[in-house]
Amino acid sequence: MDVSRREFLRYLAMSAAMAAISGTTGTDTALAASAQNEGPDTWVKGVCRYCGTGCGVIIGTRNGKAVAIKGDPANHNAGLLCLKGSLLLPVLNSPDRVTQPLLRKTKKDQLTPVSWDEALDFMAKKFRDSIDTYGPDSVAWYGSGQCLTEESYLANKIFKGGFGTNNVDGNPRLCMASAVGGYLTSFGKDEPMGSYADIDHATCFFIIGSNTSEAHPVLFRRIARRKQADPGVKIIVADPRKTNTARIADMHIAFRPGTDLALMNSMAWVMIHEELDNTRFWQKYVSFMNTDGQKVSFDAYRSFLEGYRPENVAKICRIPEKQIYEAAQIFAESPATMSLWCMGINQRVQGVFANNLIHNLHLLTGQICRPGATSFSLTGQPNACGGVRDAGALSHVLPAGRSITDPKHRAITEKLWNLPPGRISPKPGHHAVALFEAVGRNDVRALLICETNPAQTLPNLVKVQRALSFTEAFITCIEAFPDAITLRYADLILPPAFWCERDGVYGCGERRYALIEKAVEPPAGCRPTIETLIDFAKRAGVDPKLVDFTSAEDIWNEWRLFSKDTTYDFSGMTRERLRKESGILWPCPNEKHPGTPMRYVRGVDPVIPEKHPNKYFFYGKEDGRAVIWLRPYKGAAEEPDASYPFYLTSIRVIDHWHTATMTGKVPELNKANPEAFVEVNPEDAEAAGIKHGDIVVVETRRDLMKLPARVTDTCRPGLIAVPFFDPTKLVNRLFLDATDIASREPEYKICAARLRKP
Ligand SMILES: Nc1nc2c(c(=O)[nH]1)N[C@H]1C(S)=C(S)[C@@H](COP(=O)(O)OP(=O)(O)OC[C@H]3O[C@@H](n4cnc5c(=O)[nH]c(N)nc54)[C@H](O)[C@@H]3O)O[C@H]1N2
Ligand SMILES: Nc1nc2c(c(=O)[nH]1)N[C@H]1C(S)=C(S)[C@@H](COP(=O)(O)OP(=O)(O)OC[C@H]3O[C@@H](n4cnc5c(=O)[nH]c(N)nc54)[C@H](O)[C@@H]3O)O[C@H]1N2
Ligand code: SF4
Ligand SMILES: [Mo]
Repeated sequence: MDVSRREFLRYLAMSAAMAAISGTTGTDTALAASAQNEGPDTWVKGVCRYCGTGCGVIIGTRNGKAVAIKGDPANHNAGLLCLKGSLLLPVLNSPDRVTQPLLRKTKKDQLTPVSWDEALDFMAKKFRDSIDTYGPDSVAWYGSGQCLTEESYLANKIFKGGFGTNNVDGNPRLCMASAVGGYLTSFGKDEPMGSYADIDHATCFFIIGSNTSEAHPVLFRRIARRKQADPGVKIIVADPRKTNTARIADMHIAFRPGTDLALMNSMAWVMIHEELDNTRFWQKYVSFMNTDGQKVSFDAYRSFLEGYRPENVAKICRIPEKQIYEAAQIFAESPATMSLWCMGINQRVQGVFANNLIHNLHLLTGQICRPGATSFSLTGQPNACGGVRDAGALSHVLPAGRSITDPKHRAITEKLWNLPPGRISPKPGHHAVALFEAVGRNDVRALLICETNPAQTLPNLVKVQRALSFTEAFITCIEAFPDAITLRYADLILPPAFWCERDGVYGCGERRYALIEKAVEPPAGCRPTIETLIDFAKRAGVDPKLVDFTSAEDIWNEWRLFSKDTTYDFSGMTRERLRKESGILWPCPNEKHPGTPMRYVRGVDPVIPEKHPNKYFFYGKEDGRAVIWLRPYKGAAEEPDASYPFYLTSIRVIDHWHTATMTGKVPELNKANPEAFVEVNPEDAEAAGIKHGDIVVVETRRDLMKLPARVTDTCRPGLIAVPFFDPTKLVNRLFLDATDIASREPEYKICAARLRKP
């Protein structure tokens, strides 16, 4: 293929960007680092502790201590790790851990060390008394997409089946809930149909609201390699910020925050008007629905899109009209288009709608269910998919895609869990934001928080901090590191075994389940969380038969068999197989099954009968058709105005993991971004007389904060951005807690702010 000079220059820039940005290391680097120590004598397989990419790792130990880490060449990451992953050992080996239970019996007391026995007895009595006096809905679990599958599954069973409350929620509500809502409404089943292998076949990447280069570095590297290998591959990045991801793009659409719903409807308008849609595909496999869930005709869809003509939408989005035409054309005409998105889409009051609109583009053009053609939601946390979405550890669902409000689903779950009929409450529990409101009102009186740090990461922290400071609720945190802000509000702190100090499964963003084997012993005093949960449940009066497990493997086997005869079926993934293989993609209905790279395709997806008449079958929907939704653009919950003229968004940086309790301990990671900052566009900086490094005041309707200004062209003019990792700058005090009405995911990505010199 002829490579023009312009493209050639772009390659050079891209290679430099890749090296500088993605910071991925191969096996050799990690090994070289370890060779300075004594070499390992044992290698144990696992999964990286951090992001939803779910890179396979191999951990080398010697004399019971982890001394080396490298990427697993047999897993999807082909031996690569990013810097965070390759610097996990300093976190694992850090002496800075919680190592004994700490209890305060009343809110006036100080936390003091107690034995595990005393801690668990006291906690169990608090939960039991609360349930006996105020009913089961006075207790709750607030979990995490970083817990092991066995932990999330067990906690879900104890709270929903044992205590009889659906107050089971967690940080995936802040993260993936809108993606779940999108897959469910568009396809009837949660989780992506494709897999990471699609990256190697895609000829167009439509990356919207994802800074893949910093948040999913190893996947970004795979995308960049794909582009380097084939100059015909096009990358379109739609993001109000010129991120490092956008810097390798062929086209960067820097729309005004929140207007991407208008953009995508407008792209659909172009596709239809330029006859770029795939009529044969949509006539057979798609139905059209309005927002009331009524089926409508294609013509109704077409006239709905008349409201999104490019000349008008260009003004709404404040982008060149030409970009809309070009993006639609490339998306539709490319042999295989893969969309990738993350929090820029999900963390919005229109999050589910925005997800639907991405799926629409794929369904309209037939860019779906072929190698490289897929609509792929990037997952944030390492086990949000496997542990929380699939195992149903959210307040409105049950394991394997079943629903709390469906009597049949409750009955099946009760049968599988050997519960008396009617044991599972028909009432959905509190979602994350509502849960902490209930804590503030003392409606929830005993709360168990595990592997998440909500006092830094919930939105509208002013309100959350008030709730946690004045509540009468007994708050227990299972937390590995003493610097987590949430511990300031804890009445009981329990020390867990961390990462590869216990065994269990992580399910990453591509439906891949992989085992983390135990590599080292936890520090004295720290216990695997499943032991803690089982022990606590028994003491709190839960029927011991419900928690009759002696190992994580026992729990895995129960859940594995539970999945049989559902569309999640992974009953073929025995522990034995997981020990040998580096992850398997479900469905995987028997021990010989290799796993499923693409769902909804006859002959590939084992859920579809062999003799099914159609090539594609969207079995999540009764009529087998996926849905194109008529979803209007409405704007953010809080748009800028004369008093608060800026858009404020919140972002991640490559070197830190969320609240930095782990990455903050690694000097190599911490030094790039030791503290929070605010990104300001040079135009805006000049207008306000702000220079790079100046301390400025960022103010919203909720709070104000002083931060050093980082003057760069990353944000479009009128937009400012802050990261949320810095525990000394709780920027979530600035953000509002408006949520999507369907997913209840908060709008962390947009609010109104003003910026000034102090
Ligand atoms: N280094 C690192 N990696 C991580 C994490 C981490 O903490 N650190 N966390 C993991 C987790 S849990 C998650 S959820 C993911 C998040 O991964 P990402 O979603 O990729 O990361 P963010 O930086 O939160 O936000 C992505 C982009 O959304 C854009 N955005 C802002 N407003 C809008 C809008 O209106 N529309 C659109 N389309 N985009 C908008 C922002 O400009 C930003 O570039 O990262 C995972 N990976
Ligand atoms: N402003 C803003 N806020 C956001 C977001 C945003 O984009 N903008 N994103 C939201 C999203 S997508 C997410 S996922 C959340 C993440 O928010 P959190 O989950 O609250 O943040 P983490 O720092 O990942 O918290 C994990 C906690 O678990 C502890 N830990 C580590 N290992 C273990 C272990 O083995 N066992 C136990 N028990 N504890 C352990 C860590 O020390 C840490 O305190 O933040 C949300 N908040
Ligand atoms: S890309 Fe994510 S999973 Fe892979 S090594 Fe980096 S942090 Fe870990
Ligand atoms: Mo997340």
